[in-house]
Amino acid sequence: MSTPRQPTFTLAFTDEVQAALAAGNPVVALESTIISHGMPYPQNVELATEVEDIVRAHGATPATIAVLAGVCHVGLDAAQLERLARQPGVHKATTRDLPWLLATKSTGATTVAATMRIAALAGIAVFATGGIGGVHRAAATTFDVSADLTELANTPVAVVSAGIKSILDIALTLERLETLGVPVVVNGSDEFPSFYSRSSGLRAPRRLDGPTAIAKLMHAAWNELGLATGISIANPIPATDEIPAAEIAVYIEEALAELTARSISGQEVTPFLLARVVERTAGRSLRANLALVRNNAATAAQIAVEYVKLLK
Ligand code: PSU
Ligand code: MN
Repeated sequence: MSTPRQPTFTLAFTDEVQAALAAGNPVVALESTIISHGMPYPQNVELATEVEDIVRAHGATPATIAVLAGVCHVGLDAAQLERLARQPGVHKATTRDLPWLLATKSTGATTVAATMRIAALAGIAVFATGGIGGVHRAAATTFDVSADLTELANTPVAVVSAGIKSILDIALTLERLETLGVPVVVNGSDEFPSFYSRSSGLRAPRRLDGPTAIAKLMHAAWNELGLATGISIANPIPATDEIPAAEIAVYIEEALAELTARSISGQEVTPFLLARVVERTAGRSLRANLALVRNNAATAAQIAVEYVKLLK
């Protein structure tokens, strides 16, 4: 039997990230599945680069996370980002894939779950993404529930997303997060957002207004109560960029029907649905996606700045 113990493998940091962490300065983790499996080239690499600059412009250091040739990287340089964005056959890696990537020296783009785990090992408290995974609509028969929820239950990182895409069952995802004891807060709205849209028809489990209030909740969770869970921060897409939920719903239904017809399952489900919706909306959803990721990066950086102040 193997005994779990303190990790002994090496994380590869960029100089920028290493210096920020050593000084106790704010750092924001960024995922890489959104680059390799969530968006087409070249928008994916342009966005990844732009998002890093947005984090810097708001006073924090960006750390894009991926596994390259079996090494967990915390911060990527321009050439590494470019390769991840265009190289075919990059593995989509959730937490359970990390041991295989390390053992076989393979390259993987990390999902929210795997990015959270590596961020926690690196000592990063805040993470910005587009949308998190959740309970799939057919979960009653497929059991398809994203490992992002498992990780949120077990890993103390605050994940800033634009909520959950309605390719998933949003109500069941919120139920699951409640069961797992994960604090869920919506930034500045009484309604839980559904990625492309500010609305979902579901109430925000809790509402907080702005980065200072959110940083206080993180401090209360981890430093006062000693909780070990992640925190889900839903940041609604800006009103000027949103697509009404009813408009997107048609394309999502089509994509879900095709999924069943083609018997797509497992790790392929989410990338397939994401790609189909982009195709069907002729790029409009991609523009909304870019806008909300930029917005989340800015908010996450502001939260990281406020959180660091509470630790001093
Ligand atoms: N949802 C989105 N965009 C994404 C993803 C989810 O709106 O890019 C990606 C994230 O990396 C997330 C992963 O962690 O998909 C979830 O995949 P799965 O459902 O297979 O757990
Ligand atoms: Mn799944």
